[in-house]
Amino acid sequence: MTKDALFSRPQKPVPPFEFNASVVQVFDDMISRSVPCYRELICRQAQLAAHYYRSGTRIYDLGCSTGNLELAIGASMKEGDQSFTLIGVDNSEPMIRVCREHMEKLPQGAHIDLSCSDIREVEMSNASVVILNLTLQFIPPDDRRKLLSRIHRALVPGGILLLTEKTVHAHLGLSQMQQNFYYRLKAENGYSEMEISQKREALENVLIPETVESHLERLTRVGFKAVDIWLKWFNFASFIALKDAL
Ligand code: GEK
Repeated sequence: MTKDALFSRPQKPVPPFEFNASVVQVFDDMISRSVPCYRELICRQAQLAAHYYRSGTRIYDLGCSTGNLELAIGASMKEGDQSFTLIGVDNSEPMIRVCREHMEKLPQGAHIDLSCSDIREVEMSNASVVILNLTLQFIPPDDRRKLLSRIHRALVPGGILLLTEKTVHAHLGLSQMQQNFYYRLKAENGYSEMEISQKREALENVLIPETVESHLERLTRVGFKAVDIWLKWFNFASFIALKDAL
């Protein structure tokens, strides 16, 4: 795994963050040092996907990056479901290229269809599981409701959405405390003060977090009948949303 040192030299001005070839090269190191509980998120969401997957349907992973969830889903599927169908979508060409290479590690029989497209434009249907792991936060806020509504429509009865996001607290004091604990974690994971502050600047207006309450309200508004937060770490939250009441 190549070490992420992208922000270790001073940059003036710091350019907006994008998922280009340099980021993709260090992505796995970057995400595991920048997202709290990343391995737990991957492992548990893969298990949830395997639990709710119905044979004959599809799993969609929107913003699949290098395919860590795909590999974990492959490992979590029961014997009889090894021929599951998964559609991974990412609009970064270099991400999809690396993801394609990683998919060779999956057991034979899995149908993995990778698409380099914008998740706002991709057709979805017959889904038992849709995953947005740290991706909705990169979609312009005005487009989020429509995307979630399309996901809800694409789900079969009994289907689920798994959503993980960086969030912001409406209370200024709690918001600052959460940010500080988050930057503390990044420092513990080896990032310098300059790396932390330059990355923060690069993500300004690129990663736009919302409150947990806004997420819950919108998921309910687009039609999800039951929503739970199954994991919360300061300013990160993982939701499971059920299409139906049962
Ligand atoms: C993981 N889920 O490792 N359309 C398609 N892809 C997009 C779009 C878009 N409009 N906007 C951003 N992306 C992954 C981690 S990373 C999160 C997800 C992070 C893609 C982008 O190219 C990147 O690969 C991914 O969303 C976000 O489980 O880096 O913080």
